[in-house]
Amino acid sequence: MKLGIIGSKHSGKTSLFNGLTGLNVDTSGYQKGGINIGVVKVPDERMERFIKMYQPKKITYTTIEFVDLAGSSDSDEIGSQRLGQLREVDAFVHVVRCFENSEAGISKIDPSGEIESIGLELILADMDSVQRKTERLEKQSRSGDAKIKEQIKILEGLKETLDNNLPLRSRKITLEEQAIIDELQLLTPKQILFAANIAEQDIPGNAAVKMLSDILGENTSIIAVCAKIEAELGQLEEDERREYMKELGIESSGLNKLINTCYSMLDLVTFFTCGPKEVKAYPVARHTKAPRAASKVHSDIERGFIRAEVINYKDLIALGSEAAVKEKGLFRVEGKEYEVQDGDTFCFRFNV
Ligand SMILES: Nc1nc2c(ncn2[C@@H]2O[C@H](COP(=O)(O)OP(=O)(O)O)[C@@H](O)[C@H]2O)c(=O)[nH]1
Ligand SMILES: [Mg+2]
Repeated sequence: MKLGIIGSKHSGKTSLFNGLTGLNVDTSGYQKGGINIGVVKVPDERMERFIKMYQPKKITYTTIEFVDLAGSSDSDEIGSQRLGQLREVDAFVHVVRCFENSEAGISKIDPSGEIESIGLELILADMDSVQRKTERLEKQSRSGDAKIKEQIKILEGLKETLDNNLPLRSRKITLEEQAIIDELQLLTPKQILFAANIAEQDIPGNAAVKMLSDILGENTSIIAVCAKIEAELGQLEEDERREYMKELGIESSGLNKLINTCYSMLDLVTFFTCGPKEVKAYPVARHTKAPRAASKVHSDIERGFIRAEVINYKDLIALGSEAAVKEKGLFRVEGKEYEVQDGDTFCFRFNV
């Protein structure tokens, strides 16, 4: 999974990036144009249990790639060209400054202003993409192709939403629209997790979460972090980190909070494949059917899918071994219509 960090200048994006990835990228903000990329493994207690049980040769965690646009531009805008570097992310993390940034000489906080201006930038970037595509098609449509006219109509529908100052994620998207959205890699259909960047003395940050949810509405995914502290924590060894967190009254690391919130925002569940060769975790959208899930293991398996043999994590842990699960009759054989449940461990049977 790939997450793009967005937000206003000096909101703490790079500090948060450092905290999440344990890297130590310069936040003085004078390097230009580049892009910071960091990959972290998704911690999962269930993986640790499986590893103990199977003693596998290979362990593969789910990973999240964080993308931060390096350096600051001179204007307060991200800029459409720079935004273009975030077209391939699965979702955004929008950092909102909720602390007075004395280092950057900005005292007033303006969360609703920041949210509005970044939101507007994303909308304008999408309008631009839709407009260009429409123009290209209009040139071709002089030949009178009905398919092209149909496409132009779909683009008009997208444009209407954007013209009303609404992101595309605010409404239902049809399959035809989705195809164009994918092709143009539009930005506003992507989900956004808001991270209120709070001052150290405001930890744990319930007031900031409340402030953002008053602005954004209750169905928004919001976490509070102190990016500066997260960045410091990211440089510490596990033991030291735990000690320091306790001292500061931080219950869960920014990374853990972010991952949990992100999984529920994107409605993801995790399934596993377990054995002595490899223990591996896979995130998939809830309601994903078994053959599609199998394709994540190997692309051939979807094509030749026969059945899935499933044991859920809870049963496996409660009973201690695959053999005990089978004895109790909790080992299931499922077909093509089976929807993956969180914590399922699969063995896929296939024939190609
Ligand atoms: N006091 C305080 N300062 C912060 C915090 N987060 C970032 N800063 C400072 O704000 C400045 C800009 O941070 P940076 O992460 O580069 O912001 P960016 O422009 O959004 O990438 C840096 O000097 C940081 O040290 C925070 O949580 N508290
Ligand atoms: Mg930065």
